[in-house]
Amino acid sequence: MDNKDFRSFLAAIDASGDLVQIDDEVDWDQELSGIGRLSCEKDGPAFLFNNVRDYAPEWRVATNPIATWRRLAVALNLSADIPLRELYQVYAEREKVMIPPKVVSDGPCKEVKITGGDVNLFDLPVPMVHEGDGGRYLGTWDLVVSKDSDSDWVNWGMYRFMIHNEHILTGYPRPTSHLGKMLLDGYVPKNRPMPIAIVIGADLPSHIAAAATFRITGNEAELAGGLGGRPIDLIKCETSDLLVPASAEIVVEAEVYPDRIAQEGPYGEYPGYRSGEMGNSLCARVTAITHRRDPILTLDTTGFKDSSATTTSISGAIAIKRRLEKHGVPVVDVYIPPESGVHLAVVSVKRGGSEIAQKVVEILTARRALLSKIIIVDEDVDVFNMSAVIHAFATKCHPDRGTHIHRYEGRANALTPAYSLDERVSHSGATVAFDSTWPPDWPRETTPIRATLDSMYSPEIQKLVTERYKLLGL
Ligand SMILES: Cc1cc2nc3c(=O)[nH]c(=O)nc-3n(C[C@H](O)[C@H](O)[C@H](O)COP(=O)(O)O)c2cc1C
Ligand SMILES: [Mn+2]
Repeated sequence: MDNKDFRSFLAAIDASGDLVQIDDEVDWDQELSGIGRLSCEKDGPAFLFNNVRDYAPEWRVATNPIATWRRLAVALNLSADIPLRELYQVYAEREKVMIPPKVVSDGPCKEVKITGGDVNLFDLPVPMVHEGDGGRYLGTWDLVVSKDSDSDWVNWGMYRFMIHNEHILTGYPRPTSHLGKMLLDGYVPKNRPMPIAIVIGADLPSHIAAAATFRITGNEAELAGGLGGRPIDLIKCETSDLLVPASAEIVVEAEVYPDRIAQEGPYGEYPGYRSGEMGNSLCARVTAITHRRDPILTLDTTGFKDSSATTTSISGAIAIKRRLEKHGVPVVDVYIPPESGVHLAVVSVKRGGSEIAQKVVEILTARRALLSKIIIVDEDVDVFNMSAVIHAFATKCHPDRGTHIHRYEGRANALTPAYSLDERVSHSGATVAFDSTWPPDWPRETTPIRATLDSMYSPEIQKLVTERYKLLGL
């Protein structure tokens, strides 16, 4: 497989045993998303629903493309069984390679074109994802293209959009997101509508790039090229000059009003909770929909261990490592466990102690603060092995000296479930670092020794024991 489109990815996860197709009729109203939800919680497969209630058979729906490391690996053209540490290494290497996209004049996403008054968002099998959501959500696994009003900067981000009526969407790109910034700093002051394109079912590297932590003014299409090892084919929209991945299943072209807002949410979200009420948000008028003849609509059944548990976590952890290195922290590895809803990072360091813990929490909360907990461990603790991490945290973190709390105003994550309504509204919050390293000034002789095979036994005994263990067939 060569990552060329969403269907080659489906074929690849089918081959690796990570896709289940369902031909029985399922309901777009919570049933298909409920199946996807359960699968996330059980580390189960992705689903392709071939028969959606109320919709013609050419419309299909796929859930949670990459909610497991196995599927993320396949999306990057790697073996589904690759060890997690290696997956992180490959991702970090490829992320440094930018491959510019190619502009093409024809592509599958143009097979059917619907414009103007013919547009009706309810013609798409857009699911009601969870009970209690504010509406039916389109683009929970999307790629939203926008262009800066004053420069050539084009952004791709993954942001949720809710159907307001037949031709209006409301959306929740955070004000701090790149799309939010383009809108608030560029189009709103000039009172100009902002063209966007909500792309659904493009090749996987494109969506991974859209969800990734990436520098402002960076071009995610080039990042997608690097991640997938091939240039992305782009094609012009019908109603704007924006370019979209030509292989996409569905493209919804729209214009964000500079002078109108509408109600959006609530929505069951990536921390694993629905928090908050319906609120004011951006409002976009759909100008065209183009799609493949037999389109597949994708969605992330957002919640505990959804697709952000892999995508946002891996790119976030690698970004954290780079930032700590830049500030002179002797960092070895960083891991964000999927179970943490992108709220906890584990950082291993060559030399720990209070000073380093304080520095780490200050660096990681200086700008946007999405994490609320950081566990810092010595380098002999494998950050990818949660049983080793919990052991270090439970035994080495001093309940008083080891806890470093950093409070901030105006930049806390409004989706952090632990925060009160007041804290969420004012974006005030805190992040705590749990220093689970030995104090650097403790003499070797009095520092406790871990009672594990790799720490408490000589290399000779370790070898002997491992061989014997193997001989026993264990
Ligand atoms: C499934 C999924 C849904 C997401 N939904 C949103 C969203 O609705 N709003 C938002 O601000 N970020 C959302 N994110 C996170 C952004 O995609 C992520 O922060 C990305 O880096 C944004 O791109 P940008 O830095 O170019 O703004 C989502 C991520 C995933 C994986
Ligand atoms: Mn961006």
